[in-house]
Amino acid sequence: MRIQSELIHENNRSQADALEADYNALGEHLQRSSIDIEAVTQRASQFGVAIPSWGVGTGGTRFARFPGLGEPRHVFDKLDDCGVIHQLTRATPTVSLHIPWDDANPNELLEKANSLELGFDAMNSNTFQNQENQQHSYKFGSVSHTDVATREQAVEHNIRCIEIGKTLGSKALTVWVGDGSNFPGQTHMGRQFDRYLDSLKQVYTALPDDWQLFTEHKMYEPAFYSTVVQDWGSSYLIASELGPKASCLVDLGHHAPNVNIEMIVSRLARFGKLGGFHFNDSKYGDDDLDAGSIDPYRLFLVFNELVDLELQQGDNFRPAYMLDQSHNVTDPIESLMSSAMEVQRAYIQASLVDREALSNYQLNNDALMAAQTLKQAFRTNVDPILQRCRMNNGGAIDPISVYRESQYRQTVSEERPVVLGSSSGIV
Ligand code: PSV
Ligand code: MN
Repeated sequence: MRIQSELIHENNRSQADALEADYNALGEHLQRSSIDIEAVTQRASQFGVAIPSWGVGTGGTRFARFPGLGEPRHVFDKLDDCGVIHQLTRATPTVSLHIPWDDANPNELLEKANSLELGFDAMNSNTFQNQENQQHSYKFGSVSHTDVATREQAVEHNIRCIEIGKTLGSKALTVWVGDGSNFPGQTHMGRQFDRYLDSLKQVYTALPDDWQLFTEHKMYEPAFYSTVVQDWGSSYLIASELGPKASCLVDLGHHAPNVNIEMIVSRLARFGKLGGFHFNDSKYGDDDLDAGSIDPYRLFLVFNELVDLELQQGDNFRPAYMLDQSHNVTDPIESLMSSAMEVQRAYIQASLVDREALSNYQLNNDALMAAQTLKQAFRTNVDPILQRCRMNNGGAIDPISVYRESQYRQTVSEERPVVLGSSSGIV
C-alpha cells in the first residue's frame, strides 16, 4: 500500500470523537423515521464504483492539456494511483481498463492489482483513434466503416479486449465508438447501422457465457452531424438485437442538457436492458466534470431509481458502476476520491427515501408531498455514515486531507518524469 496506515489511523484518531458524536446524533434523527443507522452503514460498506484507468492521468480539452506533476507513465503507475484511491476511500475496489492505452502482460497486471487489493471491472475497447502500426485507419469509422477490412480489424480488437479481460477476471466489455458523420449525406445512416450491428454480432459471438456486453450511447462527438449510437433508443435496439448478454450503459454526460436521465434509467431497467453507468457531471455537454459537482440532485434522482429497482429485484439487479471523468484543473486522485464519495453519498441518500410514503403520495396524486419526500432524503447529511463506513473498513475518515498529508503526489513525481508540452486530447 502506498499510504502509510499509521498516517490514516493517526488522522482518524484525531477525528474519532467528533465522528462518534455526529454519528449518534444522525442515528437518533433517523430513528425517528424508524431507520436503523447501522443497517444503512452496512449498506454503504457494500457499495463500490470502478475507477477508469484513464481518469488518473490529467485530461484536457481540444485546445490544450496541462499535465500535472507525477503523471502516471503507464498502466502500472495508474494502478498504483487507483490503489491509493481505494486505500483511502474503500469505495473503489475495481479498475476499468482501456485497451490499447493499458496494454500490458495480463498476468503482470493481475499480480500488480492483487498486491493493491484491486480487481478489474469492464474492459473498454478503443477504436476511436488509430493505434501504432495499425493497418487500416479509423478516420471514417471502425465497426461501421464502409471498408470490410477496417471493420474486421475493429472486431478483432474487441475480441482481443475480451481475451485480455478473461485473464484479469473481468466480466464485461464496454463498447463505445466514435463512428458517425460530420456532414449530411456523408453516410447512409441505415446501412451504417446495419454494418455496426453486423460487426457487434461477431463480437457478441466471442463473449463468454458469464460475460456481458455494454453498449454506450453518446449524443455527439467526435462525429458532430450524426453518431451511430447516438441515444438510448439506438443502444436499446442494439442490445435487443444482440441478445440477453447485451445491455445498455448510461454515461450521465452523454445527453442533451435537461434530458431526464433518471427516466431513461427506469425505462431501460423495465425491459431488463440497464447494464451499467459511467458517472460524471456536466454543465453543457459531455464535459466530464466530477460526479456530483454540478447537479448533485440529479445524481440522487438517478440513484433513487436504482435503489427502488434494487429493493424490488434484490441480487438480480446488479448494474456496473463506473466513474468516467476527466480532470483538467485538479489532482486526478483527489477528484476521483471525491467523486467516488459523492456517488456513494447519492446511493445512501436514496436509501433513506420513505418508499411507502412516496408510493401513497403518488397514488393520491399529492405532487407536493411526493417531491418533499425525495427532498427530505436528499437533504439528509449522511457524512457520518460514509465516514464511519470508511473508518470501519480501514480507510480514512477524511481521504483528501490524509492524501495531502501523505505527500504521495510529491513522492511519485520524483520517480515519474515531468511531462513536457501541452498536447491537446480530451482524455
Ligand atoms: C466517450 O466520451 C467515453 O465516455 C467512453 O466511455 C470512453 O471509453 C471514455 O469516454 C474515454 O474516452
Ligand atoms: Mn463513458
